[in-house]
Amino acid sequence: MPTADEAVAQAAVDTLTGPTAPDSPASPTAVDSGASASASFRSTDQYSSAGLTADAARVDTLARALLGAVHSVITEHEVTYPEFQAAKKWLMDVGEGGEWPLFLDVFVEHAVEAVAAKHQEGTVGTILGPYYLPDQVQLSSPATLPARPDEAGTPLAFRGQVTDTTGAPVPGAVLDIWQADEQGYYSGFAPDIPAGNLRGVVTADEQGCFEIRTIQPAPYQVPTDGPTGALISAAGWHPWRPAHLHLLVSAPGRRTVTTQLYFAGGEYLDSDVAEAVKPELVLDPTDVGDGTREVTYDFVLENA
Ligand code: MBD
Ligand code: FE
Repeated sequence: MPTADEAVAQAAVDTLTGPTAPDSPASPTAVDSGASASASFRSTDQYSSAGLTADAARVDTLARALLGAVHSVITEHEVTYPEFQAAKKWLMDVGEGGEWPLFLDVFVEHAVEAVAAKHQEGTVGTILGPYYLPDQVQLSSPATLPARPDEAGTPLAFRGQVTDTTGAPVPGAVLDIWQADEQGYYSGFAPDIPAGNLRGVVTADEQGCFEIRTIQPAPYQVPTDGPTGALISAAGWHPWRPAHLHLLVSAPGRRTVTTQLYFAGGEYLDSDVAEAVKPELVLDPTDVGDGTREVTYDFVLENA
């Protein structure tokens, strides 16, 4: 017979690691999109950690502070052995399921981005997230993102200009853009979407002006069937991000802006599970009659 404590521990483990809850929606999430993000992270490492040296003093400071924070939580909340063991199992599941990039980008990246943003000028940005893929199709403005012949979604014409901090045009700026489809799925991470769908690398004109035609994405749901989703559900949180476009805006000699643009009036703008919404990043497209929506958004790049 398990003791009461052991029964509680097992229940906690089951809650965090058990099978998909019967009431979780069948869509719009991909079974293995979190795991695919692990493979992608290993091959791209957008903010490259390659040049990072292991300065012992810095490692000591950060490791001590992190462990200290963990110890404080345990002490303050009187964490029990069964809870400790359930947490251990969950941490193992996140690794085995390949969900660390997903989990960290959803729950931690916003804090790192806020630190970086303190020292930045130019257009405000936000987190990168786990679904960037390099080397997508190269297009010239005006450009239409690759889409399926029957791609669902409200057509969106996204225009703007890239300037420097003096307001001068940045000729030949590049906008690397990626987004979910109208079901909230990303190509390269959800099955059954052609490679490169709704992804493109668009070169602006000699005045830094660009026009990109695409569709409005749907909100994104963190996969509910993995350990990240299990934690979200066990804690009674919701797994949603508001609909967004991702962009990396770059030009030679300038600092690349990593950003996401959201849509006024959309769901989850005020409760993004990834806490990556900023007021400066909300678009308010206008209907132009034929079902298309249009919006203008300019970018300012500081010198690198
Ligand atoms: C996303 O699409 C995303 O943009 C972030 C930040 C985290 C998970 C999925
Ligand atoms: Fe995203």
